[in-house]
Amino acid sequence: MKALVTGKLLEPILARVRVEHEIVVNEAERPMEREALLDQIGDKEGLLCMISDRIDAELMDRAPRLRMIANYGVGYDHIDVPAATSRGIMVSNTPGVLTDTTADLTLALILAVARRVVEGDATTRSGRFRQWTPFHFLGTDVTGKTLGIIGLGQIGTEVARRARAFRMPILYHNRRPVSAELERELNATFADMETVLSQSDFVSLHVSLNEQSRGMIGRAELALMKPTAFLINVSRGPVVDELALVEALRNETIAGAGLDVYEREPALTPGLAEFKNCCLLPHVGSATIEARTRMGTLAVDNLLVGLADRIPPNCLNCTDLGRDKA
Ligand code: 8YV
Repeated sequence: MKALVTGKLLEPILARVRVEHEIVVNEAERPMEREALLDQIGDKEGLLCMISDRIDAELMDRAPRLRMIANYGVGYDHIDVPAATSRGIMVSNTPGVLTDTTADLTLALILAVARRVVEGDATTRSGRFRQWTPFHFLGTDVTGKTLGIIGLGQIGTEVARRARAFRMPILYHNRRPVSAELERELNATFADMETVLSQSDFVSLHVSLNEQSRGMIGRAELALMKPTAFLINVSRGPVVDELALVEALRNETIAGAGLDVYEREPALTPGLAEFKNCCLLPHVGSATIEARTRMGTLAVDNLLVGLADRIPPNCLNCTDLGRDKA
């Protein structure tokens, strides 16, 4: 069969697909252009795609043979899953394999903004570190501070586990509380959004992007945060109203932000890049060689199983398609 792979994967991982199928791979170090994607998809049965691709009804209509979309990543807000379901196309993602990696980066952002790591590095490199003084680069403690987690799912839970080493009490908000046992293990207390926002020293977002979470952190929510608190976002950019964030940073109603994702990625809202109290990363939550290897392997597992017309291990819509998730 024919499959399109929209970004580079390690060759041994791709080789597993080549054994059985004919594949076209985007070897460029940049996402596929929309037109190229639409041109290429026409005769393909399988698609292995990434966050930088928009996989919508228009694309699926160009691909009458398409039966399997394997996403390289856990978040799949760039894929119109109902459109796939209505066309009988299976969709999968890669949960679990990037959980630790993304949780690690969350801690890196918390530490970076609290201790002004990036600013300090820039100062030293540029020759502006001239002497030690008692007030030079004062930051804020992380140990013992309250960590607010919005979305205590797999990644949020791993962030909370790491925060235990910093003796941070956790306040969290979820659609439903987690088990009492997990709350005890994490030293986590369920609270409403207002309480999490107003009482935390760090507010970290770990929700998936959907119609409920889009714009979830806007002007009103930012206004609830302490002026000494930091916002951390490694989930999806559109969860935060970036204009409202720039305004809060400008008015110093929050202490700073650690971001890995942006509302109009890769563009930044004007003004955002000016703030020294922000650490702005280029969507690298899962960017380690180990995590990307695991993601590629799992995405290919899903693709191959789907192309064999069996149920992929991480199928997102097999139940809706009337296929058992056995
Ligand atoms: C990936 C991510 O790098 O998995 C996700 O949802 O946001 C990232 O960690 C990206 O999705 C790769 O396609």
